[in-house]
Amino acid sequence: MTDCIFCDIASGEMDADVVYEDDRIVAFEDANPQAPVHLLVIPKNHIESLEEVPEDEFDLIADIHKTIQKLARSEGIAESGYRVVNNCGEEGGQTVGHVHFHLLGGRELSWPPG
Ligand code: D5M
Repeated sequence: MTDCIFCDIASGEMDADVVYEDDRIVAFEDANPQAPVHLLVIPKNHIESLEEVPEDEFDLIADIHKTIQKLARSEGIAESGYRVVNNCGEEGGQTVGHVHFHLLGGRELSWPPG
């Protein structure tokens, strides 16, 4: 175990309902779902937040978004629509210090967020 729960999920040391995994990315069910579909998609390597992504690692962020597109299709929410959220930093509402993207769908989502 490390001091980062998402690193522990990525390494398999902590249980999670993993729905997708490759050599750099893992996606799993959010433990506190806010919609019928609520997945978290993360890089396996530890990056604190979007703000901390190094210039030369944005291909990873693009791959995460390709994965989100595939997951939206496999989860059956691509046609009806969905939302992708990144909370960054304290005022952005980030509570886990490992960059992650929420994929939410399966119900009509309101706007603006709180
Ligand atoms: O979102 C952090 C999200 O992480 C929040 O929706 C709960 C979720 N979470 C926290 N711990 C776990 C574990 N162990 N498994 C699955 N999901 C988890 P943020 O954008 O940082 O507010």
